[in-house]
Amino acid sequence: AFASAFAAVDLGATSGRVIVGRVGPDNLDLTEVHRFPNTPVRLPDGLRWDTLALFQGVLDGLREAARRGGVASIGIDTWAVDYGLLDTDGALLGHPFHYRDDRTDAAAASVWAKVGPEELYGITGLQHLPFNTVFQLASAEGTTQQDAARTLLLIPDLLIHWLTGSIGAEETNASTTGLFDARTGTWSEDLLNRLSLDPALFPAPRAPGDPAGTLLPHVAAYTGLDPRTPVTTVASHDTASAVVAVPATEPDFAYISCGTWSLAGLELDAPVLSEASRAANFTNERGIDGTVRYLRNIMGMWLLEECRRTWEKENLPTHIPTLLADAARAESFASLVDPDAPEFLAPGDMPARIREYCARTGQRVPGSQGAVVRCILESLALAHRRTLRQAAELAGRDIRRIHLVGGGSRNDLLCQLTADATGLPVVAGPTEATALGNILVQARAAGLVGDLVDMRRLIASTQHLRHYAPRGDTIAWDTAAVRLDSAPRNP
Ligand code: LFR
Repeated sequence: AFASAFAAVDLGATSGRVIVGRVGPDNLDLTEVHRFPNTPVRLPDGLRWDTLALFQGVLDGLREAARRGGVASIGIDTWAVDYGLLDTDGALLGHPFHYRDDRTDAAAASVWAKVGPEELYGITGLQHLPFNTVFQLASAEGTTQQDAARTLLLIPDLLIHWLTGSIGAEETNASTTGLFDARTGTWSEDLLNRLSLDPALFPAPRAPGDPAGTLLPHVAAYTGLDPRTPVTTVASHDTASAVVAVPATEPDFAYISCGTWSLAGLELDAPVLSEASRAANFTNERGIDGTVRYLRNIMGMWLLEECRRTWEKENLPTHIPTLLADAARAESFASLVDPDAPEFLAPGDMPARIREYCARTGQRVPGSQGAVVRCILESLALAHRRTLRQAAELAGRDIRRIHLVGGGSRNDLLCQLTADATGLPVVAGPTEATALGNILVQARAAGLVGDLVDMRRLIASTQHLRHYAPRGDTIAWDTAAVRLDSAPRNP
Protein backbone atom coordinates (compact mmCIF):
# COMPACT_ATOMS: atom_id res chain seq x y z
CA ALA A 1 0.00 0.00 0.00
CA PHE A 2 1.09 3.59 -0.66
CA ALA A 3 2.09 5.10 2.69
CA SER A 4 0.57 8.41 1.61
CA ALA A 5 -2.77 7.16 0.18
CA PHE A 6 -5.91 7.26 2.31
CA ALA A 7 -9.47 6.13 1.62
CA ALA A 8 -12.30 8.49 2.54
CA VAL A 9 -15.73 6.93 2.70
CA ASP A 10 -18.16 9.84 2.39
CA LEU A 11 -21.87 9.12 2.45
CA GLY A 12 -24.30 11.89 1.59
CA ALA A 13 -28.07 12.08 1.48
CA THR A 14 -28.28 10.95 -2.16
CA SER A 15 -25.04 9.12 -2.89
CA GLY A 16 -22.02 7.51 -1.31
CA ARG A 17 -18.44 7.65 -2.52
CA VAL A 18 -15.10 6.10 -1.80
CA ILE A 19 -12.34 8.57 -2.57
CA VAL A 20 -8.63 7.93 -2.45
CA GLY A 21 -6.50 10.90 -1.46
CA ARG A 22 -2.75 11.15 -1.87
CA VAL A 23 -1.03 13.50 0.52
CA GLY A 24 2.43 15.02 0.12
CA PRO A 25 4.17 18.06 1.64
CA ASP A 26 2.95 20.23 -1.28
CA ASN A 27 0.28 18.14 -2.92
CA LEU A 28 -3.14 16.77 -2.17
CA ASP A 29 -4.95 14.87 -4.93
CA LEU A 30 -8.27 13.11 -4.82
CA THR A 31 -9.55 10.29 -7.02
CA GLU A 32 -13.13 9.12 -6.73
CA VAL A 33 -12.82 5.34 -7.11
CA HIS A 34 -16.44 4.37 -6.54
CA ARG A 35 -19.83 6.11 -6.38
CA PHE A 36 -23.13 4.45 -5.53
CA PRO A 37 -26.67 5.71 -4.97
CA ASN A 38 -28.12 6.19 -1.50
CA THR A 39 -31.80 5.45 -1.98
CA PRO A 40 -33.97 5.67 1.14
CA VAL A 41 -36.81 3.16 1.29
CA ARG A 42 -40.30 3.87 2.61
CA LEU A 43 -41.63 1.03 4.78
CA PRO A 44 -45.18 0.99 6.24
CA ASP A 45 -43.87 2.58 9.45
CA GLY A 46 -41.62 5.19 7.92
CA LEU A 47 -38.66 6.26 5.83
CA ARG A 48 -35.50 4.16 6.27
CA TRP A 49 -31.87 4.15 5.16
CA ASP A 50 -30.80 1.08 3.22
CA THR A 51 -27.72 0.47 5.36
CA LEU A 52 -26.97 -2.91 3.78
CA ALA A 53 -26.77 -1.36 0.30
CA LEU A 54 -24.60 1.42 1.74
CA PHE A 55 -22.24 -1.06 3.39
CA GLN A 56 -22.02 -3.07 0.17
CA GLY A 57 -21.13 0.15 -1.68
CA VAL A 58 -18.39 0.80 0.89
CA LEU A 59 -17.00 -2.71 0.41
CA ASP A 60 -17.01 -2.40 -3.38
CA GLY A 61 -15.28 0.98 -3.15
CA LEU A 62 -12.61 -0.40 -0.84
CA ARG A 63 -12.08 -3.30 -3.22
CA GLU A 64 -11.47 -0.79 -6.01
CA ALA A 65 -9.05 1.12 -3.74
CA ALA A 66 -7.18 -2.14 -3.13
CA ARG A 67 -7.04 -2.85 -6.86
CA ARG A 68 -5.44 0.56 -7.38
CA GLY A 69 -2.62 -0.13 -4.94
CA GLY A 70 -4.18 -0.15 -1.46
CA VAL A 71 -4.37 2.51 1.23
CA ALA A 72 -2.60 3.31 4.49
CA SER A 73 -5.92 3.74 6.32
CA ILE A 74 -9.67 4.26 5.96
CA GLY A 75 -11.95 6.96 7.42
CA ILE A 76 -15.75 7.24 7.34
CA ASP A 77 -18.03 10.27 7.48
CA THR A 78 -21.77 10.61 6.88
CA TRP A 79 -24.66 12.90 7.79
CA ALA A 80 -25.39 13.17 11.52
CA VAL A 81 -28.06 12.23 14.11
CA ASP A 82 -29.21 8.88 12.65
CA TYR A 83 -28.28 5.59 14.28
CA GLY A 84 -28.63 1.82 14.35
CA LEU A 85 -29.44 -0.21 17.46
CA LEU A 86 -27.62 -3.47 18.24
CA ASP A 87 -28.99 -6.31 20.37
CA THR A 88 -27.01 -8.37 22.93
CA ASP A 89 -25.45 -10.41 20.13
CA GLY A 90 -24.29 -7.29 18.29
CA ALA A 91 -26.88 -7.71 15.52
CA LEU A 92 -28.63 -4.70 13.99
CA LEU A 93 -32.24 -4.31 15.15
CA GLY A 94 -34.41 -3.25 12.22
CA HIS A 95 -33.47 -0.58 9.69
CA PRO A 96 -32.20 2.83 10.75
CA PHE A 97 -34.71 5.65 10.24
CA HIS A 98 -34.09 8.58 7.93
CA TYR A 99 -34.02 11.94 9.72
CA ARG A 100 -36.60 13.26 7.26
CA ASP A 101 -39.16 10.75 8.54
CA ASP A 102 -41.94 12.65 10.27
CA ARG A 103 -42.52 10.32 13.22
CA THR A 104 -40.66 12.70 15.56
CA ASP A 105 -43.08 15.61 15.08
CA ALA A 106 -44.66 15.18 18.52
CA ALA A 107 -41.61 13.85 20.38
CA ALA A 108 -40.11 17.15 21.48
CA ALA A 109 -42.99 17.81 23.86
CA SER A 110 -42.41 14.52 25.67
CA VAL A 111 -38.70 15.29 26.11
CA TRP A 112 -39.37 18.87 27.23
CA ALA A 113 -41.81 17.56 29.85
CA LYS A 114 -38.79 15.93 31.52
CA VAL A 115 -36.05 18.44 30.66
CA GLY A 116 -37.09 21.89 29.48
CA PRO A 117 -35.66 23.34 26.25
CA GLU A 118 -33.59 25.93 28.13
CA GLU A 119 -31.94 23.32 30.30
CA LEU A 120 -31.43 20.98 27.35
CA TYR A 121 -29.63 23.75 25.49
CA GLY A 122 -27.59 24.69 28.55
CA ILE A 123 -26.17 21.15 28.65
CA THR A 124 -25.89 20.16 24.99
CA GLY A 125 -25.66 23.53 23.21
CA LEU A 126 -27.53 21.87 20.33
CA GLN A 127 -29.92 23.70 17.99
CA HIS A 128 -33.46 22.42 18.01
CA LEU A 129 -34.15 20.26 14.98
CA PRO A 130 -37.14 17.91 15.14
CA PHE A 131 -34.97 14.98 14.11
CA ASN A 132 -32.21 15.26 16.74
CA THR A 133 -31.38 11.77 18.06
CA VAL A 134 -32.88 12.60 21.44
CA PHE A 135 -36.30 13.13 19.80
CA GLN A 136 -36.00 10.07 17.57
CA LEU A 137 -35.34 7.96 20.67
CA ALA A 138 -38.26 9.55 22.51
CA SER A 139 -40.64 8.78 19.65
CA ALA A 140 -39.64 5.09 19.78
CA GLU A 141 -39.84 4.79 23.57
CA GLY A 142 -41.27 1.43 24.64
CA THR A 143 -40.96 -0.24 21.23
CA THR A 144 -39.73 -3.84 21.22
CA GLN A 145 -36.63 -2.89 19.29
CA GLN A 146 -35.65 -0.06 21.55
CA ASP A 147 -36.22 -2.22 24.63
CA ALA A 148 -34.00 -4.94 23.14
CA ALA A 149 -31.23 -2.49 22.23
CA ARG A 150 -27.91 -2.77 24.06
CA THR A 151 -25.76 -0.47 21.89
CA LEU A 152 -26.54 2.65 19.87
CA LEU A 153 -24.19 3.40 16.99
CA LEU A 154 -24.38 6.51 14.81
CA ILE A 155 -24.21 5.63 11.09
CA PRO A 156 -20.41 6.05 10.61
CA ASP A 157 -19.77 4.11 13.82
CA LEU A 158 -22.13 1.37 12.62
CA LEU A 159 -20.21 1.04 9.36
CA ILE A 160 -16.91 0.97 11.27
CA HIS A 161 -18.37 -1.78 13.46
CA TRP A 162 -19.22 -3.81 10.37
CA LEU A 163 -15.72 -3.28 8.95
CA THR A 164 -13.72 -3.91 12.12
CA GLY A 165 -15.92 -5.20 14.94
CA SER A 166 -14.97 -2.19 17.09
CA ILE A 167 -17.47 -0.15 19.08
CA GLY A 168 -17.22 3.57 19.74
CA ALA A 169 -18.94 6.94 19.53
CA GLU A 170 -17.07 9.51 17.48
CA GLU A 171 -17.37 12.79 19.30
CA THR A 172 -18.11 15.35 16.53
CA ASN A 173 -21.10 13.26 15.52
CA ALA A 174 -22.10 12.41 19.11
CA SER A 175 -22.39 16.17 19.65
CA THR A 176 -25.40 16.21 17.28
CA THR A 177 -27.49 13.76 19.31
CA GLY A 178 -28.81 16.15 21.95
CA LEU A 179 -27.41 13.85 24.66
CA PHE A 180 -23.78 14.99 24.68
CA ASP A 181 -22.42 17.57 27.10
CA ALA A 182 -21.02 20.53 25.13
CA ARG A 183 -18.59 21.47 27.89
CA THR A 184 -17.14 18.10 28.90
CA GLY A 185 -17.29 16.29 25.54
CA THR A 186 -18.89 13.18 27.03
CA TRP A 187 -22.41 11.75 27.18
CA SER A 188 -24.48 13.63 29.74
CA GLU A 189 -25.26 10.99 32.39
CA ASP A 190 -27.65 13.44 33.96
CA LEU A 191 -29.69 13.79 30.76
CA LEU A 192 -29.63 10.06 30.03
CA ASN A 193 -30.96 9.29 33.50
CA ARG A 194 -33.68 11.90 33.40
CA LEU A 195 -34.81 10.74 29.96
CA SER A 196 -34.79 7.09 31.15
CA LEU A 197 -32.12 6.10 28.61
CA ASP A 198 -29.71 3.36 29.67
CA PRO A 199 -26.20 4.90 29.78
CA ALA A 200 -24.81 1.51 28.67
CA LEU A 201 -26.42 2.10 25.24
CA PHE A 202 -23.91 4.83 24.52
CA PRO A 203 -20.35 3.68 23.72
CA ALA A 204 -17.24 5.45 24.96
CA PRO A 205 -16.42 8.54 22.89
CA ARG A 206 -13.49 8.48 20.50
CA ALA A 207 -11.81 11.51 18.96
CA PRO A 208 -10.78 12.21 15.37
CA GLY A 209 -7.35 10.67 14.95
CA ASP A 210 -7.97 7.75 17.32
CA PRO A 211 -7.50 4.25 15.91
CA ALA A 212 -10.79 2.41 15.37
CA GLY A 213 -9.60 -1.13 14.69
CA THR A 214 -8.43 -3.17 11.71
CA LEU A 215 -10.39 -5.07 9.06
CA LEU A 216 -12.32 -8.23 9.93
CA PRO A 217 -10.99 -11.26 8.02
CA HIS A 218 -14.01 -11.54 5.68
CA VAL A 219 -13.77 -7.80 4.89
CA ALA A 220 -10.08 -8.13 4.03
CA ALA A 221 -10.84 -11.21 1.92
CA TYR A 222 -13.63 -9.49 -0.03
CA THR A 223 -11.86 -6.19 -0.60
CA GLY A 224 -8.37 -7.56 -1.14
CA LEU A 225 -7.00 -5.02 1.37
CA ASP A 226 -4.35 -6.05 3.88
CA PRO A 227 -6.17 -7.27 7.04
CA ARG A 228 -3.91 -4.98 9.09
CA THR A 229 -5.28 -1.88 7.30
CA PRO A 230 -6.38 0.46 10.09
CA VAL A 231 -9.64 2.32 10.20
CA THR A 232 -8.89 5.76 11.64
CA THR A 233 -11.51 7.80 13.45
CA VAL A 234 -12.05 11.02 11.48
CA ALA A 235 -14.48 13.86 12.10
CA SER A 236 -17.26 11.43 11.20
CA HIS A 237 -19.95 14.12 11.05
CA ASP A 238 -19.60 15.23 7.41
CA THR A 239 -20.02 18.89 8.36
CA ALA A 240 -17.14 18.64 10.86
CA SER A 241 -14.90 17.15 8.16
CA ALA A 242 -15.93 19.93 5.77
CA VAL A 243 -14.99 22.60 8.32
CA VAL A 244 -11.53 21.04 8.70
CA ALA A 245 -11.03 21.68 4.97
CA VAL A 246 -12.08 25.36 4.99
CA PRO A 247 -9.07 27.00 3.32
CA ALA A 248 -8.90 29.91 5.76
CA THR A 249 -5.46 31.40 6.21
CA GLU A 250 -6.54 34.35 8.36
CA PRO A 251 -8.83 34.72 11.39
CA ASP A 252 -12.25 36.45 11.19
CA PHE A 253 -13.69 34.06 8.64
CA ALA A 254 -17.12 32.51 8.46
CA TYR A 255 -17.93 29.33 6.57
CA ILE A 256 -20.90 27.95 4.72
CA SER A 257 -20.73 24.22 4.10
CA CYS A 258 -23.18 24.06 1.26
CA GLY A 259 -24.67 20.80 0.03
CA THR A 260 -28.07 19.28 0.75
CA TRP A 261 -27.94 21.58 3.79
CA SER A 262 -26.26 24.96 4.13
CA LEU A 263 -24.42 24.94 7.44
CA ALA A 264 -23.46 28.53 8.09
CA GLY A 265 -21.43 29.77 11.02
CA LEU A 266 -18.15 30.31 12.82
CA GLU A 267 -15.37 28.30 14.37
CA LEU A 268 -15.03 29.11 18.07
CA ASP A 269 -12.92 27.77 20.92
CA ALA A 270 -15.75 27.68 23.45
CA PRO A 271 -19.50 27.12 23.20
CA VAL A 272 -22.00 29.99 23.38
CA LEU A 273 -24.79 28.71 25.62
CA SER A 274 -26.63 31.97 26.25
CA GLU A 275 -30.41 32.28 26.17
CA ALA A 276 -30.10 34.64 23.16
CA SER A 277 -28.16 31.95 21.33
CA ARG A 278 -30.79 29.36 22.14
CA ALA A 279 -33.60 31.65 21.05
CA ALA A 280 -31.82 32.17 17.72
CA ASN A 281 -31.40 28.37 17.50
CA PHE A 282 -27.63 28.31 17.04
CA THR A 283 -25.83 25.05 17.60
CA ASN A 284 -22.52 24.32 19.30
CA GLU A 285 -21.42 21.13 17.60
CA ARG A 286 -17.91 19.81 18.11
CA GLY A 287 -15.13 20.25 15.61
CA ILE A 288 -11.68 18.69 15.75
CA ASP A 289 -9.13 19.66 18.41
CA GLY A 290 -11.71 21.04 20.83
CA THR A 291 -13.10 23.61 18.37
CA VAL A 292 -16.79 24.47 18.38
CA ARG A 293 -18.84 24.63 15.19
CA TYR A 294 -21.15 27.50 16.01
CA LEU A 295 -23.71 27.42 13.22
CA ARG A 296 -27.27 27.00 12.12
CA ASN A 297 -28.78 24.57 9.62
CA ILE A 298 -30.31 26.25 6.57
CA MET A 299 -32.43 24.13 4.26
CA GLY A 300 -29.77 24.43 1.49
CA MET A 301 -29.61 22.88 -1.96
CA TRP A 302 -32.26 20.42 -0.83
CA LEU A 303 -34.82 22.95 -2.07
CA LEU A 304 -33.38 22.79 -5.57
CA GLU A 305 -32.61 19.05 -5.52
CA GLU A 306 -36.18 18.30 -4.50
CA CYS A 307 -37.55 20.60 -7.24
CA ARG A 308 -35.46 18.73 -9.77
CA ARG A 309 -36.87 15.40 -8.58
CA THR A 310 -40.39 16.73 -9.14
CA TRP A 311 -39.54 18.22 -12.53
CA GLU A 312 -37.95 14.97 -13.62
CA LYS A 313 -41.24 13.16 -12.97
CA GLU A 314 -43.05 15.84 -14.98
CA ASN A 315 -40.56 15.48 -17.85
CA LEU A 316 -39.36 19.06 -17.46
CA PRO A 317 -35.69 20.05 -17.90
CA THR A 318 -33.45 19.30 -14.90
CA HIS A 319 -30.03 20.12 -16.33
CA ILE A 320 -28.45 22.39 -13.71
CA PRO A 321 -26.53 24.78 -16.02
CA THR A 322 -29.77 25.39 -17.98
CA LEU A 323 -31.76 26.02 -14.79
CA LEU A 324 -29.12 28.40 -13.48
CA ALA A 325 -28.98 30.30 -16.77
CA ASP A 326 -32.79 30.67 -16.63
CA ALA A 327 -32.55 31.81 -13.00
CA ALA A 328 -29.86 34.37 -13.85
CA ARG A 329 -32.25 35.92 -16.40
CA ALA A 330 -35.30 35.83 -14.09
CA GLU A 331 -36.46 38.96 -12.30
CA SER A 332 -34.76 39.57 -8.94
CA PHE A 333 -36.64 39.65 -5.65
CA ALA A 334 -39.94 38.72 -7.32
CA SER A 335 -40.67 36.11 -4.63
CA LEU A 336 -38.81 35.03 -1.49
CA VAL A 337 -39.30 32.11 0.87
CA ASP A 338 -37.90 31.48 4.33
CA PRO A 339 -35.77 28.37 3.72
CA ASP A 340 -36.10 27.52 7.43
CA ALA A 341 -39.88 27.05 7.22
CA PRO A 342 -40.61 23.55 8.55
CA GLU A 343 -42.91 22.77 5.62
CA PHE A 344 -39.84 22.38 3.37
CA LEU A 345 -38.22 19.58 5.42
CA ALA A 346 -40.02 16.48 4.17
CA PRO A 347 -39.55 14.93 0.73
CA GLY A 348 -42.26 15.67 -1.86
CA ASP A 349 -43.45 18.21 -4.41
CA MET A 350 -41.16 21.19 -3.69
CA PRO A 351 -42.25 23.56 -6.50
CA ALA A 352 -45.83 23.27 -5.20
CA ARG A 353 -44.75 24.02 -1.63
CA ILE A 354 -42.77 27.07 -2.78
CA ARG A 355 -45.73 28.36 -4.78
CA GLU A 356 -48.08 27.85 -1.84
CA TYR A 357 -45.69 29.72 0.42
CA CYS A 358 -45.57 32.66 -1.99
CA ALA A 359 -49.35 32.71 -2.44
CA ARG A 360 -49.96 32.56 1.31
CA THR A 361 -47.55 35.45 1.96
CA GLY A 362 -49.11 37.62 -0.74
CA GLN A 363 -46.14 37.51 -3.10
CA ARG A 364 -45.94 36.86 -6.80
CA VAL A 365 -46.25 33.12 -7.39
CA PRO A 366 -43.20 31.94 -9.38
CA GLY A 367 -44.40 30.36 -12.60
CA SER A 368 -41.43 29.33 -14.72
CA GLN A 369 -38.65 27.01 -13.59
CA GLY A 370 -36.21 29.93 -13.81
CA ALA A 371 -38.40 31.98 -11.47
CA VAL A 372 -38.56 29.12 -8.95
CA VAL A 373 -34.78 28.65 -9.02
CA ARG A 374 -34.21 32.41 -8.71
CA CYS A 375 -36.53 32.43 -5.69
CA ILE A 376 -34.60 29.55 -4.09
CA LEU A 377 -31.15 31.03 -4.63
CA GLU A 378 -32.03 34.56 -3.49
CA SER A 379 -33.81 33.13 -0.47
CA LEU A 380 -30.76 31.02 0.41
CA ALA A 381 -28.43 34.00 -0.03
CA LEU A 382 -30.64 35.98 2.37
CA ALA A 383 -30.69 33.10 4.85
CA HIS A 384 -26.88 32.97 4.65
CA ARG A 385 -26.77 36.69 5.41
CA ARG A 386 -29.22 36.49 8.30
CA THR A 387 -27.45 33.50 9.87
CA LEU A 388 -23.91 34.85 9.63
CA ARG A 389 -24.88 38.29 10.93
CA GLN A 390 -26.58 36.72 13.92
CA ALA A 391 -23.69 34.32 14.56
CA ALA A 392 -21.21 37.21 14.58
CA GLU A 393 -23.37 39.20 16.94
CA LEU A 394 -24.06 36.35 19.37
CA ALA A 395 -20.43 35.25 19.46
CA GLY A 396 -19.07 38.79 19.56
CA ARG A 397 -16.92 38.31 16.49
CA ASP A 398 -16.22 40.09 13.20
CA ILE A 399 -16.50 38.46 9.80
CA ARG A 400 -14.24 39.68 7.02
CA ARG A 401 -14.54 36.84 4.56
CA ILE A 402 -16.86 33.94 3.84
CA HIS A 403 -15.60 30.52 2.77
CA LEU A 404 -18.26 28.63 0.87
CA VAL A 405 -17.29 24.95 0.58
CA GLY A 406 -18.95 21.76 -0.63
CA GLY A 407 -20.97 20.85 -3.73
CA GLY A 408 -22.93 24.13 -3.57
CA SER A 409 -19.71 26.07 -4.20
CA ARG A 410 -19.97 24.93 -7.83
CA ASN A 411 -23.11 27.06 -8.12
CA ASP A 412 -21.73 30.32 -9.45
CA LEU A 413 -24.96 32.26 -9.06
CA LEU A 414 -25.41 31.20 -5.44
CA CYS A 415 -21.82 32.23 -4.59
CA GLN A 416 -22.29 35.64 -6.22
CA LEU A 417 -25.69 36.23 -4.60
CA THR A 418 -24.22 35.29 -1.21
CA ALA A 419 -21.45 37.86 -1.68
CA ASP A 420 -24.03 40.47 -2.77
CA ALA A 421 -26.44 39.76 0.09
CA THR A 422 -23.78 39.78 2.82
CA GLY A 423 -21.62 42.55 1.36
CA LEU A 424 -18.61 40.31 2.05
CA PRO A 425 -16.06 38.62 -0.22
CA VAL A 426 -16.81 34.96 -0.82
CA VAL A 427 -14.10 32.39 -1.48
CA ALA A 428 -15.70 29.36 -3.14
CA GLY A 429 -14.20 25.89 -2.83
CA PRO A 430 -13.06 23.27 -2.36
CA THR A 431 -16.13 21.39 -3.58
CA GLU A 432 -14.78 18.18 -2.02
CA ALA A 433 -14.28 19.72 1.42
CA THR A 434 -15.77 16.78 3.30
CA ALA A 435 -13.56 14.15 1.67
CA LEU A 436 -10.50 16.41 2.06
CA GLY A 437 -11.17 16.89 5.78
CA ASN A 438 -11.62 13.15 6.19
CA ILE A 439 -8.31 12.43 4.42
CA LEU A 440 -6.32 15.13 6.22
CA VAL A 441 -7.28 13.84 9.65
CA GLN A 442 -6.04 10.40 8.60
CA ALA A 443 -2.84 11.92 7.19
CA ARG A 444 -2.28 13.72 10.44
CA ALA A 445 -2.76 10.51 12.43
CA ALA A 446 -0.10 8.99 10.16
CA GLY A 447 2.25 11.90 10.92
CA LEU A 448 2.17 13.44 7.42
CA VAL A 449 0.63 16.83 8.27
CA GLY A 450 0.54 19.08 11.31
CA ASP A 451 -2.23 20.99 13.06
CA LEU A 452 -5.39 22.60 11.71
CA VAL A 453 -3.43 25.64 10.48
CA ASP A 454 -1.10 23.37 8.46
CA MET A 455 -3.99 21.37 7.05
CA ARG A 456 -5.76 24.53 5.91
CA ARG A 457 -2.60 25.94 4.41
CA LEU A 458 -2.23 22.75 2.37
CA ILE A 459 -5.84 23.01 1.17
CA ALA A 460 -5.45 26.69 0.27
CA SER A 461 -2.25 26.05 -1.71
CA THR A 462 -3.43 22.94 -3.58
CA GLN A 463 -7.16 23.25 -4.25
CA HIS A 464 -8.96 25.28 -6.90
CA LEU A 465 -10.71 28.31 -5.32
CA ARG A 466 -12.82 31.07 -6.89
CA HIS A 467 -13.32 34.60 -5.57
CA TYR A 468 -16.52 36.67 -5.60
CA ALA A 469 -16.66 40.34 -4.64
CA PRO A 470 -19.99 41.84 -3.53
CA ARG A 471 -21.59 43.87 -6.34
CA GLY A 472 -22.81 46.52 -3.95
CA ASP A 473 -26.57 46.87 -4.43
CA THR A 474 -26.97 47.00 -0.66
CA ILE A 475 -30.30 48.82 -0.51
CA ALA A 476 -32.08 46.19 -2.59
CA TRP A 477 -30.71 43.40 -0.36
CA ASP A 478 -31.54 45.28 2.85
CA THR A 479 -35.11 45.69 1.63
CA ALA A 480 -35.34 42.04 0.67
CA ALA A 481 -33.97 40.99 4.07
CA VAL A 482 -36.70 42.97 5.83
CA ARG A 483 -39.30 41.27 3.63
CA LEU A 484 -37.96 37.83 4.50
CA ASP A 485 -37.77 38.49 8.23
CA SER A 486 -41.29 39.83 8.41
CA ALA A 487 -42.76 36.77 6.66
CA PRO A 488 -44.77 34.56 8.98
CA ARG A 489 -42.66 31.53 9.99
CA ASN A 490 -45.22 28.77 10.26
CA PRO A 491 -47.90 27.71 7.83
C1 LFR B 1 -25.21 17.62 6.54
C2 LFR B 1 -25.72 17.14 7.88
C3 LFR B 1 -26.00 18.27 8.83
C4 LFR B 1 -26.98 17.62 9.76
C5 LFR B 1 -27.85 16.92 8.75
C6 LFR B 1 -28.66 15.79 9.28
O1 LFR B 1 -25.01 16.55 5.68
O2 LFR B 1 -24.79 16.26 8.48
O3 LFR B 1 -24.87 18.78 9.49
O4 LFR B 1 -27.70 18.50 10.56
O5 LFR B 1 -26.95 16.48 7.75
O6 LFR B 1 -27.87 14.78 9.80
